[in-house]
This record gives sequence, C-alpha cells and structure tokens, in this order.
Amino acid sequence: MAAQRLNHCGAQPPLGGDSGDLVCRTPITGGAMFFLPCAGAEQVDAAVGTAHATFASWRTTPAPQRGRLVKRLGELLTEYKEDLADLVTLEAGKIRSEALGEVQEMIDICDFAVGLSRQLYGRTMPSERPGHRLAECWHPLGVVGVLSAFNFPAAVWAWNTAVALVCGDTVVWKPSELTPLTAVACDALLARAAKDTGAPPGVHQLVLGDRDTGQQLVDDDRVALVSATGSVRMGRAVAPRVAARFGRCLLELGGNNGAVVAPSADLDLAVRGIVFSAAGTAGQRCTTLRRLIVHEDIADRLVDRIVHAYHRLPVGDPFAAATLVGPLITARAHEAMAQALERAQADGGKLLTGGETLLRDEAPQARYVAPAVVRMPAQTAIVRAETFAPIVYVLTYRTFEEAITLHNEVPQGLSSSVFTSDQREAERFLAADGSDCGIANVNLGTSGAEIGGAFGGEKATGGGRESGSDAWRAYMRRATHTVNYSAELPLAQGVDFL
Ligand code: UN1
Repeated sequence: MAAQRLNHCGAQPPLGGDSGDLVCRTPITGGAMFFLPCAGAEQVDAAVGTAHATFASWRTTPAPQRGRLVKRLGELLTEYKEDLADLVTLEAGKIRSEALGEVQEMIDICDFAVGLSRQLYGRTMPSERPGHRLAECWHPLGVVGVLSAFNFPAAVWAWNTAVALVCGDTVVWKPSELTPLTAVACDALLARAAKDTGAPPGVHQLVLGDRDTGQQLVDDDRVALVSATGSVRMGRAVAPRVAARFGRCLLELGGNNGAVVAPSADLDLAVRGIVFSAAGTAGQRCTTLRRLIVHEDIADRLVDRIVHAYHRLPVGDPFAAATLVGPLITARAHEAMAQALERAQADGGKLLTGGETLLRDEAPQARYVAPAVVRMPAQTAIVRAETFAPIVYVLTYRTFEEAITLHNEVPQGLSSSVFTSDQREAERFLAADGSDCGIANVNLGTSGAEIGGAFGGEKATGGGRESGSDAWRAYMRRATHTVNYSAELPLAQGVDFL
C-alpha cells in the first residue's frame, strides 16, 4: 500500500530544517517529507503591507479586467488539475476522485467569479424626494485574510480568493500547517496567472506558519475581512479579536450534520447518499454526515444495509484506484475518534461496525481506520459534539416533528438532509420551522455541495457564507448614494430647516 509508494518518507524529519520550519508530512505513511520555512512576524507584516499597498491600485482596476486574472487562474488549474490533485492526495490523504473533485471545485468557482466580474450589481431605489436619485454601489473592501483548514486545502482558498479578487480585494493566505505544499502550488499558479495577465503580483500573498501567524493576521487593522475555516474553538478565538478592532469576519466552522430518513425514502438511494456523506473523505469534511435520524420502522433494515456497505469499503492508500477511504490526517485525529467511540459506548451506544485501526504493519505511523456506525439510545453529549472522523451515530424517531427537534438539537448548523418520497415532509424540512442549517437537502447526502449556492451555516457554524449566490457581498463594502439633480433642497422625512 502507501508505504511502498512513499517509502522515502521516514520517521524523522529530513535534515536541513531550522527549528521554526514546518515539517511537511503525508498522512499516507505518517512520515515526514521535507521542511518549508515559516514566515516570521516581520514577513507576515510585510505581506500584509504589500497586499494593502496593492489594493490601492487593484480596487480601481475595472472588475471585468480583474476577472481576466481569475479566468487565467481557472485555465491553469485545468492544465495542472492532475498535479494539484496529487498534492491534495499526498498532503490531505484524499482519494484520487475526491482530490480531482476538489480541483474541479476550484475551476468551477473561477468560472463563477469571472461571470461575477460583470455582475457586481447594486440596486437603485426610488427616492422619496423630487429630483433625487437613490442608489447603492458595491466597492472593493480591502485586504482579505484567508485562514484555511487541511481538509479542503485548495478549494476553500479558491472560493475565497477567486471571489475576493474579482471584487477588487487583495488576499493574504495562511493555509493549514498540515497542507503547505498544496498552498505553495496554488500560490505559484496564481502568481503565474498574474504575470500572464499583467495583474500586480502583490494581489496575493502566502504566509506559511502556525497559530501565531494566523493571529497576526487576525489582529492586523489592515486586514479588512478575516475569512476563517476551521473548528468552533478556532472561531471563538478569532471572532472577538476581529470584532475588537471592528474588522469583518466570515466564519465557516464545524458542522454536526444530520440526515432524517423517513419510511417512504428510496432506500437504495439513501444508502448511497449516506455512505458517501458519512464515510467519504474519511469523515473529514465539515459537511460529513454525523447523525442519522431514522424512522423506527425502517431503522433495522437501513442500518443493516449501511453496515453491509461499510464492510465492503476499501480503506487504504488514497492513490490506489480501488480505495474509497484514505487515512485520517494525524494521530491526534485518531485519538479523538477512539475517545468518541468509547464515550458513545459508555452512553449506551452500540458499535455496529468499524473503529478498528487498519494497516498497522504496512504503515505504522499512519492512521487508517474502519469507518464506524454507532446506534445510540439518545442524543448524548458526544453525539452533539463534532468529532472530525468517520463516525455516524444512528438515532430513531417516531413522528416527523420529533425528527426535526432531534435534528436541530445540536450547537452546530451547517448541512442537513431528508430522505423521503413524501412531499409534505420534504417541504416541512425545508420550511422556516424545519432544518435550522445553512444547507438543507432533499434526497441526497449532507456533503458535496455545488459552488453555485452560498456555503455556510448558522449557530456555532459561525453564520458566514462563501462561494456562490450573493456571498460575494461579504467581500465588498456597500455605499448608498443620494444625488440631488434639482435646484431645490428638500429634506428627507419632510424636515424643515433654513
Ligand atoms: C469543508 O469541508 O470545509 O460541500 C468544505 C462539500 C464541499 C466543501 C466542504 N463542497 O462537502
């Protein structure tokens, strides 16, 4: 398996790095590959300075011209799709098809952003005063600090960056410490796109580093918007600091995504949707299905089918064509999974399948696990917490109302779905008093959203929206314009003065 392919990755970091450098590892073997230097505080400061200075000219570059840069980026991503996908597999451990899908998601958002570059529409409102025109206009916001996570090491950056660039913003990116190589490649492709299209190179800055690097961006007054993807814990640390300086925040934090399966559901379709959402990406998407809320009449039948499908899931080297589940990202993620399974069982949960560590001999430093299904007697504290690993908890319900209540009774509110053939139930799930998530699906799983919609969620998920629809507005500032083209000066609200 992976160990053969990457047998040069040893237990020890390779020679030659400084103490402050990032050690690049691959979860495929768990081994170190090489070092990359981190940005020091001065370099981070200089990167923000460059982005800030470049903003002064980029904001007045016509938006359709800004779109040319993103168009070229999309072309380069298409050209290097396979290579970039290789890096995503190497660093994040994604299977080939999902790694290619991640790059496709980047190409898609570039297409979207290019179209957007001619559609940054403002509205015109009827003025209450004669001879006046009332309108709004969207202007570039400033420097956008992008903090991204390991699990979508490239696409989340692209969602933010493609949109920010056409909106006239410049970007400073601090990727996850776990996926710096992918970031270096993305940065290089964007630098080339800038060169090819005559855009200023300072529109994008990459800063590799740890928590302190991220914190520096969070605290820098010149960073107008901090777009952060990661854990709820990270969001809790970031949001108050940005608010304290009246900066803007766009948070895409944890999910604890649930699917309701009703008695009328097409079970063939449901099983496929559930298995992809729950076990795909080794449970390491923020949209991963973590809670299955099944009608009691079909629970045994559905669970049997899921367990059966899980037994046939090939876990292993993500570069191998047959593999569907790659490794967990770190030993820590593995510990978190083991602890969650222990707690769930202590709460009366029954482990129906999975949880074992696999491929220990072939790759002793890597963490391969069998995706787990746990039947729970109730939605206990561990079910209400997001564990970033392939565990799906099964709960049962009797009435649809009960299902919705159970579904919404968690702190997070990212993605959700219902499997049903009953239109009333489907509509009820999507209604104002249905799912409380930012994403609500019917007859498909919770993960794998398209870029055309706004992506994000409510409650502890942070409230931010990225990617499609009108999410671009978060990257711009709105100016309301009132123009008096008359020779009179009527005051609003009929006020008399002078
Ligand atoms: C994430 O896990 O942070 O909807 C993003 C999905 C992907 C994006 C996930 N398009 O699963």
